[in-house]
Amino acid sequence: MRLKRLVVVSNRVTPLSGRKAASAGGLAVGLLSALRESGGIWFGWSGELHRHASHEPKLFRSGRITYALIDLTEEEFEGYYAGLANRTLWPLFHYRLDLAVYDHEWYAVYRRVNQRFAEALFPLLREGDLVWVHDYHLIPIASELRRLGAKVRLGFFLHIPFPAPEVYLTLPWHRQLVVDLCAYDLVGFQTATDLRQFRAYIELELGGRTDNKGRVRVLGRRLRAIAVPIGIEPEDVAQMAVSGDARRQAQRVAATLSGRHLVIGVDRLDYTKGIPERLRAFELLLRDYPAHRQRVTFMQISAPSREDVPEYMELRQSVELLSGHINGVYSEADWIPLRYINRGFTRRALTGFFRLGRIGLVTPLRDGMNLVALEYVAAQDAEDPGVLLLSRFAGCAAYMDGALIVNPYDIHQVAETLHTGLTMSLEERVERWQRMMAAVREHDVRRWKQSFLDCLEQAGSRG
Ligand code: ADQ
Repeated sequence: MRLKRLVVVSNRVTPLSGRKAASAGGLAVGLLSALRESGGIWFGWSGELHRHASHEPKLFRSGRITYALIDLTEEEFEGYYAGLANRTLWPLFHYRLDLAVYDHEWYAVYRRVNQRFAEALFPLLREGDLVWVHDYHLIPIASELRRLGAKVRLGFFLHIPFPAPEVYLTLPWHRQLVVDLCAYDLVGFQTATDLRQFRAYIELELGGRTDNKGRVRVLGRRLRAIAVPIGIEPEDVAQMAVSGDARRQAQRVAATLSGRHLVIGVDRLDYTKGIPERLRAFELLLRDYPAHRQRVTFMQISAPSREDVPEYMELRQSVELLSGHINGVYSEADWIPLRYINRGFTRRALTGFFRLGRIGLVTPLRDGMNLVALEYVAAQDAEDPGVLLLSRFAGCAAYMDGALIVNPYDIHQVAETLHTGLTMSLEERVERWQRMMAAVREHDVRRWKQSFLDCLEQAGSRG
């Protein structure tokens, strides 16, 4: 059977070449391989600002893929991206009502940008295309495309959690955005919990009907809603972790540890990742389990993220303050307990650090899936693997039963579990790691991509 042409739509488009392309993660690699197989278009924001709003995307071709890129104006960037996406939907969908800002002007700009994107995309579409839209920046694209007369199959995947109705209902535009989601033929979520919250909203607020096969009937529409967890390419990560580059990077760190255990944390510097709580849990470990003093080093790598958003500036300050405090209190002349590094590393270097880490400390307060946890597992040495300490609020906790699962808000529990992990026998580490690795393989990025696209092909045709 001839493969249908795929059209991927996302806020940011993976660059064609250069340093950033080389460090592209599993998601970008997975989507690129799907586009290469079927041929297609990758449509989205160019990452650049321009004085005038254009309806004509810039087109680049590379092999079987056409990249179609749109610039934003300064005003659009502020309202659509820095505003509604980053300061409204992101905190709200991560249960941070205290940080969510509801600004009607931002919302108007968000809708205008989605409308303009749809108008620029529509002429590029052909009958029979499969259109796959990614994430909360672009929820209204399907409604806008339908308004223009698009008859192609439209699918949407939400990379972040979908909140419980009681939280979601605080959004002034809650109804409109779910109506927008219902304009797709298929809506995909990371976990069964996210799917359940969405179904609850449909039934309780819109009087719609849903069933366990993923069928949704609401407002005269029929669509499918499924849970399909994103994954990584575990074999690629495993290979990367033993590459010369990864080994060199890891050796440089190992040489400074003097045989101490390494606890490793890697995240974007984001308030959803639970970094201050994690640091306080580490401090409790040092306070309450003095045997670990001098015997463990915690390396927290936090890549700068959304630096012009005030909540992120505040987070940075509080993490800096806390790490200074912990090192001030517990350091010895020949030992610094915490290495806090505020920059990104290449994927290769990270896999080397993961492999070196006796504990992978992944404690988000709320996270769609969390690829770092999966990468940590895939990078381990099968003969002498480390222990994953994982928040129950990361999407992947649903199937990672080999991890030590914790409540990241309970820093006493996290400290105690750190002690458990640091003293775990080799036998138990191996047994737990084997279970986790099997689960990471089973939920890899290929399966995610294939399950979603198979389902989209089968979802009600409008052609
Ligand atoms: P993120 O919130 O960015 O993703 P995550 O899933 O962990 O979180 O992915 C981050 C990626 O960036 C990983 O591949 C990681 O290796 C890399 N990375 C993180 N910190 C880094 C650093 N300091 N230096 C270099 N690279 C770093 C969103 C959702 C997640 C969901 C993904 C995919 O918030 O819940 O899992 O999308 O759907």
